[in-house]
Amino acid sequence: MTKLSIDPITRIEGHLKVELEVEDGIILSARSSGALYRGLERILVGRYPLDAQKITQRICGVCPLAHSTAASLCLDDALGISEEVPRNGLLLRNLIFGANFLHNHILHFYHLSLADYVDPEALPGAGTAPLVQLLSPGTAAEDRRFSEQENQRLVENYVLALTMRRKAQELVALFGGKMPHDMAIVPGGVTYSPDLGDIQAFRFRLQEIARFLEERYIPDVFLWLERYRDHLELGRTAVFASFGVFPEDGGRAIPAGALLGGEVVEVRADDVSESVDSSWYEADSVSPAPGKAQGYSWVKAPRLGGRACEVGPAARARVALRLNQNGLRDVLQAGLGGADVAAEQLGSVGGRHLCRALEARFVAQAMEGWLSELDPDAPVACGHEIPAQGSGKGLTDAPRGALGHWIEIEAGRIAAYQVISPTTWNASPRDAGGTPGPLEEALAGTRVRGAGHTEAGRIVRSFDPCLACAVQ
Ligand code: NFE
Repeated sequence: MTKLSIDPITRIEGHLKVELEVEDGIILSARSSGALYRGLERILVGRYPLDAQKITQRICGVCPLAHSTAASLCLDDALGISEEVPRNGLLLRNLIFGANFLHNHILHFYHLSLADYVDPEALPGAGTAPLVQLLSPGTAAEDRRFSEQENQRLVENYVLALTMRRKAQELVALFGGKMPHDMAIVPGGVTYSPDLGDIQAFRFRLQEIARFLEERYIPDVFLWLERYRDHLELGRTAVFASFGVFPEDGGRAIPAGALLGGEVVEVRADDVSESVDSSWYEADSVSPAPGKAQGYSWVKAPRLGGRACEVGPAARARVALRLNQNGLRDVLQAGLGGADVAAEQLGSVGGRHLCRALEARFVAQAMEGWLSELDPDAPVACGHEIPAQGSGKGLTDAPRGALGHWIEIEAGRIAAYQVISPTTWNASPRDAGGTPGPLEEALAGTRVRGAGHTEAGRIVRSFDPCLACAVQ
């Protein structure tokens, strides 16, 4: 048996180490380890409750909108105003957050994942050996399957995707004030009143991005899947959860639910627990314990009803396909039919990339609808008062999966604040019962070439991990 440690995993956000035990070309077991302690939950204690919306966004520069959304939902709940947020406010929150989804999905396929498949020598600036090394350390050259022409097309789109990401960030800045770390999504609604000129500027950019999705991103993912069809069997998982995202008509445009066995069940916040048996924390689950003997990660191990759940686009797709709700389900059914992929194949490297691309199509379409419903004359926020005592929770899905914020308020100040991010679920270590996290499960049992860098890198990156978010 050989042991392989990949540290750090490149082309992800944050600091992740993966350790593998490989025997006869099969990964016997895997351990994923978040390598950097943050302490943001502790920084919040004693502060004014509304600071949570500002400070939690600093957890991450890639999905700050996820944290401003979750913190605002959490504070809406604690302040008792969840039902009072005006429709214009909900639409603007969805539009700002939706732009961040588009940015993240384009970023993930082109700039974080593609170097695992295209010839890195063809990538821009690749005349320098260190850059090639950085993009694809250890990646097996023998598993590149694109023709020269396809390689060129993908690299051309890689460059164009940079422009599309900028346009998506501009969408956030138009309604959110700036990017990263928006100023608009706040408890009670948003701080921005829509202006007709901004709406036009938003629509123009959104249509450009939607065109890129239809003409480049989605066809590129379909091409990739054609060449790497076996990736529908790579990095498999079987248990999924979604908190749902984008409030709409009393429900969520992308629905909540968990697929723990055969049926979708309701996700209840009370069923979420966090184990720190393999994490470097004391039993209070907050105080850091870097020398803890059985610990191997700064990431904690959230579980839903005791189960380790994959979260993210594939999980949302699995749930949406089971629920009788138009929208994402219809977009997925059409897309999966075109690619001849079954729902049961989605918890895989191939499925995760495919679901991200189809979800981007759905989000762009939904944003067009929300934009046309904006009323420049209607209110965007409701008033509120900070209670002396209270508690609240804010659950939403983020681009990478289920995100929860919880707050306790005492004497008008934050007494406790807890964040469980998507990558906390996906990159979690073993729990008290020894059950591995989804990423560890996806790696175990994989047949690898050579030492295992190629397959491990592809599997890990398919989850789009963000370790900055995973450890607070
Ligand atoms: Ni730092 Fe995030 C998303 C959140 S992932 S990127 O999407 O929340 O754990």
